[in-house]
Amino acid sequence: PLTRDQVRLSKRLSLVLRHRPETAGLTLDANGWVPVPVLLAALSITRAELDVVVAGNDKSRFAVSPGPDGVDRIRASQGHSRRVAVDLELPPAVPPAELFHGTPRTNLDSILREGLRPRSRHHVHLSIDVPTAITVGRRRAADVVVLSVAAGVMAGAGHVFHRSDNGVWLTAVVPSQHLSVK
Ligand code: HQG
Repeated sequence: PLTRDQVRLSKRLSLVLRHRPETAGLTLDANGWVPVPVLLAALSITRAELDVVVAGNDKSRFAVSPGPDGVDRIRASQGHSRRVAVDLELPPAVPPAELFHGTPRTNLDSILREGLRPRSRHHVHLSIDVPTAITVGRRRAADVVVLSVAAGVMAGAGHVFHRSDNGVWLTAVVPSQHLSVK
């Protein structure tokens, strides 16, 4: 597990690579990438410190790979704010028949009325199994409800799904007729 300082760095990386790059004086490219040397300078950290947090991150939130110029770059694999205009260029993917979404019970009435919406992010985020969905919902409240999403039926009806590099399923919206309480 990461130390407290490493978790703090991980959260800072999420902030600058998903939500507020300008707080570190950074700009993401069109696909969300930042050259690693630029990030290291902006955050005053070493490559070794970055590598530990990227490798030890519990959800593999960050991807590092060489750019066309051979210089390593880094981006968040999912979770970007809508206010940050990035296109991850994830190809459409065929989802499993059922996916899951964990949310505070206080959201339930609204979700059953208007479906799942991306809110401040680019996509609705869906989990591959119930335990993962519970963990996601518990970030926000102790009393969590898990919704089953009829992803296979949705795909058949023309909804497009993507799978992020760290295994999160993404789609634009989930209309309420494709939701049921687990
Ligand atoms: C809810 C984390 C009322 C939705 C996670 C959620 C995930 C509605 C909240 C990723 C609604 C948005 C995303 C409606 C949606 N009425 N509430 N119509 N539609 N909601 O954080 O899915 O750890 O943007 O249920 O693991 O919780 O950061 O989405 O509660 O993968 O890497 O509105 O963030 O990843 O919250 O989490 P979020 P989320 P990281």
